[in-house]
Amino acid sequence: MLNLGLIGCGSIAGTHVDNIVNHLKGAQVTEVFDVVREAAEALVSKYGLSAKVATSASQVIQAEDVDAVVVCSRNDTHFEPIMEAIKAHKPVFTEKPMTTSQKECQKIVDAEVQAGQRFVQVGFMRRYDPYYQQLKKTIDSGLIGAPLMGYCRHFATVPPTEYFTTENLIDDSFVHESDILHWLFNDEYKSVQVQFPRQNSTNQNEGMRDPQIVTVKMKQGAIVNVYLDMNSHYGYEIKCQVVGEKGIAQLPEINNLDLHADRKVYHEVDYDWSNRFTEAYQLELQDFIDQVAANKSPAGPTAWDGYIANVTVDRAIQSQKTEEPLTVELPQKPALYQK
Ligand code: ISE
Repeated sequence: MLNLGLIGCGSIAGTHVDNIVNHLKGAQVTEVFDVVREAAEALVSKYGLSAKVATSASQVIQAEDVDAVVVCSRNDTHFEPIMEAIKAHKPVFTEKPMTTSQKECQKIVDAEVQAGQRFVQVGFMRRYDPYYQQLKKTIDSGLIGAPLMGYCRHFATVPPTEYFTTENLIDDSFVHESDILHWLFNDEYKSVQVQFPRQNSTNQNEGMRDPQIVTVKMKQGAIVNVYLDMNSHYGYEIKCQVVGEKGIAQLPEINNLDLHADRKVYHEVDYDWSNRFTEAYQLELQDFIDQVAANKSPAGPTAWDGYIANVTVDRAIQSQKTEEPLTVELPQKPALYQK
């Protein structure tokens, strides 16, 4: 049984704990911490955990009854616990983004390279989604030929939070596409550009410009347009279409039932990501548990993947200022992360 220490007890932590308790095998939560103690106590109570409520993240990480750490705290508080877990030689699953700073990502990569071991898995759960897995397999099979261009839709019914900012469309939402696209296209990014089309007059978030279009250019020439809209009103929709030399592969248009009722034929659209990626959240954490139990290291999205996403996100946020394309430059991939 893998003993997990949880840092951050908000909504995504609830998703992971629910999965650990009710859907996954081989792990239990033994220590939890949140800066708001009541949030930690509420999580323990809601899921009937026998976990201890710690008084600090360090106490969780250093605890003898913690074999691995799960970081679900606010995005800009991931760095310290990740680094401490690595220093303690404890594997760590961190929610995306790995951190909100390129420099911090570099330090995490450097720490793993120095240790000569991977400890970090980043919560880019779309790689575990069965539909994205099929899309990747189809592209890799050569059925559609070399990928030439793509279109993605990342729409939210309403902004994820009432304080969601112009930058958050990139560092909290587009960050998923910044991970999945180089994985799907088997390529590296050449440049990224953010443009603001006509803005949505129904947007209530003053600090948030919405919608946004991100244009990603790959080194082998493919171009992908990512439409970000946090005020779709009709629902949460994730699309990904890849056009190749010989055909098109794309996520299915419909992932909910076809309904024939009230003299209509229709399908419902998800309200948010929790339903659309239910299986992906379970598969990513089960993989972390299984790999750590068997090999002491995770095999999912690595700290280097987290670094690529962060560099790309940083350049996209810089492009928001001018709407000009900016190059994405990465150092040589360390040997630790070669496939
Ligand atoms: C949220 O944090 C997630 O990770 C969801 O998967 C994403 O679709 C949403 O845009 C983010 O705000």
